[in-house]
Amino acid sequence: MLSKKLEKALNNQIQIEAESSQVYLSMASWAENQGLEGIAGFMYAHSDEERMHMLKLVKYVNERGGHALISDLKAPKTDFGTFQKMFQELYDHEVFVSQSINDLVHVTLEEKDYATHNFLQWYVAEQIEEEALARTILDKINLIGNDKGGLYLFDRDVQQITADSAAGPAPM
Ligand code: OFO
Repeated sequence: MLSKKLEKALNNQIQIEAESSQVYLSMASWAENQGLEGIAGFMYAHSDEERMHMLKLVKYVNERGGHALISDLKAPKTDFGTFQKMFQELYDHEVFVSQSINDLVHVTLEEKDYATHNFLQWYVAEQIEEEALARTILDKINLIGNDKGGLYLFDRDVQQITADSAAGPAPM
């Protein structure tokens, strides 16, 4: 059985994951409107992943005798300026989510709930990957600068970057 304090902290994380899904959905829609099909596809997929992160938490809270709450969500912004700024926001957002996962893990230790501590290790690992992916993308964007051809190739290949990073490093 979850302690009330931990249940509340997990519900807070459910809301953060749901809001993340909305943020990336809004980025996807903005990119699609700019004709950036590849970037839009990347963001749609990312939005789906965040929904999966949220659902995993909902099921866990209910399985452990708590009540997963589905709450109001903050509306994300609808204009991201440039795709460069948008990816910087994605990175900043992931750093914020990592911090909130860390805080949540801290609560599991305070509450001596080692089952939830164990469950959350998946999220800890996932955040390392998400931050690394966002940093890789920002590095590529810096290399492109204002080169239109570079942007064309980036938009074409960005979904591949995700697929490659999901597959892990190439074998030696
Ligand atoms: Fe749920 O990992 Fe990104 O935010």
